[in-house]
Amino acid sequence: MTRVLSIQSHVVSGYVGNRAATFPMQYLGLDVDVINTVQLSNHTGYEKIKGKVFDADHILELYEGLELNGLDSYDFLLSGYMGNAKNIEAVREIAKKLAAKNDRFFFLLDPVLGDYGKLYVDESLIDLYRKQLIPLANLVTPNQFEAELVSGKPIKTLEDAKNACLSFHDLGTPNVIITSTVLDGDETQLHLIGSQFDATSKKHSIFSITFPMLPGYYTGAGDLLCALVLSNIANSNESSEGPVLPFGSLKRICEVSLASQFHIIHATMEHQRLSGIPAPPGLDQSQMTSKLVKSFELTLVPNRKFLSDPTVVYTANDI
Ligand code: PXL
Repeated sequence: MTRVLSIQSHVVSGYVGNRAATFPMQYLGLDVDVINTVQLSNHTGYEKIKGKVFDADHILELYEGLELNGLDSYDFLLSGYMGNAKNIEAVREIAKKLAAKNDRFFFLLDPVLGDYGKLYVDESLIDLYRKQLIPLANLVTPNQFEAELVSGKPIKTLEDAKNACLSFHDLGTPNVIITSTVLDGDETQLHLIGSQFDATSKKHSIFSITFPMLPGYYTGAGDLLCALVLSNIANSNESSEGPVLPFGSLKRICEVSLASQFHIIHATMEHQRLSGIPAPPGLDQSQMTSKLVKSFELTLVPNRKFLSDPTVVYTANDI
């Protein structure tokens, strides 16, 4: 059975971080162990938040406990919201140790920095991701804003998106997914851009998947997509002896993962509509009451059937 260590945030109510990732990975058959970087009552989009942010020593202490009992063998590491520099250093240490124990180890790094032009963390973390984590990662999954921050350039056109992917490869990662980006100012649709670079043969495969923009603020949708991508990579590889994510295989992984994510967001919207809370486009933050924020929580459990073998509607094109 594939073993995953997922290091992300935990919320008591709602579905972001580990709460958006653990159930989908388990549903798709993976054995998931969890370290929480924070334990909060709810995600930070709500008016009020209670709880604790854990420090790096706590994360390393838990990992030490795993080591002392010989429980530290994993096929995948999934890392999400870190929040501070020390946590990045802790994840780097853990990733290096895990890679040294397993030559097929795979590190999926979600470089959580912010979204919609707003940083969630201190600016100094951008360079730490560049220098400390991206070079160790097998796959990095920035959103548009994060890809712009790491590459240092705005993404406005397909060419800009391609160049942003190249700058991630230059930092040392063979696989990149820009999970969603607006192109040419057209906000009716979004594009996922996937890119694979084989440093030995210098082969490069890059593709896009275009899909409609669904109105609303589905916090945790990115965390869900990462969990789906990881699960689909794991499940497409069970008996192969080659690389964990062979060159050329990212396209299908992205089509299937995006399809599951899209169906879940769509079903969440439908649930809002049936409860009399339709998703109003272009809301400003002051209109986001707790009831409205809650209505955007992903309806993962009732719609779990979409996690596995979804109907693929939006397909990849080489670019
Ligand atoms: O989905 C990103 C995320 C993760 N963890 C926490 C959050 C958010 C986004 O708001 O608040 C605690």
